[in-house]
Amino acid sequence: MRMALNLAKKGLGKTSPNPMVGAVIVKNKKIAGKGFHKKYGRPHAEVDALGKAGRKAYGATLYVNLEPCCFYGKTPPCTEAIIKSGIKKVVCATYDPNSKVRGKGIKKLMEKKIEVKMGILEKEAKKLNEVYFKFIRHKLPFVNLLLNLSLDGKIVSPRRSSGSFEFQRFLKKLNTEVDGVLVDSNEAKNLIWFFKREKGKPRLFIVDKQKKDVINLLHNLAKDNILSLLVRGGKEILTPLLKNKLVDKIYLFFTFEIFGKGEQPFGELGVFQVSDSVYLEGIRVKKLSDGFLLSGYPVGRR
Ligand code: AOF
Ligand code: ZN
Repeated sequence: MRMALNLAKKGLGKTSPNPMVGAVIVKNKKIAGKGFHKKYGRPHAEVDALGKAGRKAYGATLYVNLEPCCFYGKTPPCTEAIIKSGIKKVVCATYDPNSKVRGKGIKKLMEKKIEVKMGILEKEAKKLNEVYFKFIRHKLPFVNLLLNLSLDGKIVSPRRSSGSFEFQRFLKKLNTEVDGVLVDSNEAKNLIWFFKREKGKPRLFIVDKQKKDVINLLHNLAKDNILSLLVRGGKEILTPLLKNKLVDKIYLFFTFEIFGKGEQPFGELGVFQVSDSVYLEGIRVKKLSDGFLLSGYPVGRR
């Protein structure tokens, strides 16, 4: 299953609006075939792996990090391909939250007397597809904030050309992993060149600084099939997102500088005592040569 999860990751940034899925076929303790979902519209992981395994799939076990689909979308149902191949056992990490699947894929397999085992590395599998799970459950994009801050928490101007090389590199990497980037008009000026070069992936959305109805904005982006969003900008856009609990993940890139005077990233968040503050969970910290990167998932403390 760990191998299936690692295969799935190869689709990062290319499968949306589909999830990342990997599959491994094992027969007589040997790998008979491996596959993953490479791109939206292309074959699913199971079908890819079955193609590699060929006749060896007969009587084998299939490991996959998501419940096999059972409907005709861009591609035919994986359950049919699995049943046809003679696979004897299917091991899944987690169910597919998509209402067209959700348990029905498993049922189809069991009806054909295929043994099914669920919940292997489930936590890891849900984390891998956290964007897909959030989108299906809440009809909202998974929102990432990325801030470049001084040690004393002031915004490092995006226009600054010196330093922060690693920050720029990290920003570019994140840009290739999300469906959309939301920026304020200030930030947009610095990004146009990048988005022209990348030819429409991710899509760039420029938000009016006065825009207050962020919930409506995010719902509209979700309707437009934006499953994951990277937000860059100042407090006018960051504050309402955080205050309305619409942020899923925060990346803070701290430089080793103290600015004193400067622009704060967040405004009034309604924090009157320590217990009101936004608290980050699942913290990861990475030291780089010109700063350190901290990421975490915001939760309310109450
Ligand atoms: C799987 N294996 O590798 C993926 C699955 O339009 P389609 O045919 O690509 O179907 C998309 C749906 O299939 C998607 O919404 C999700 O429910 C499921 N994704 N399922 O068995 C895969 N990518
Ligand atoms: Zn499928």
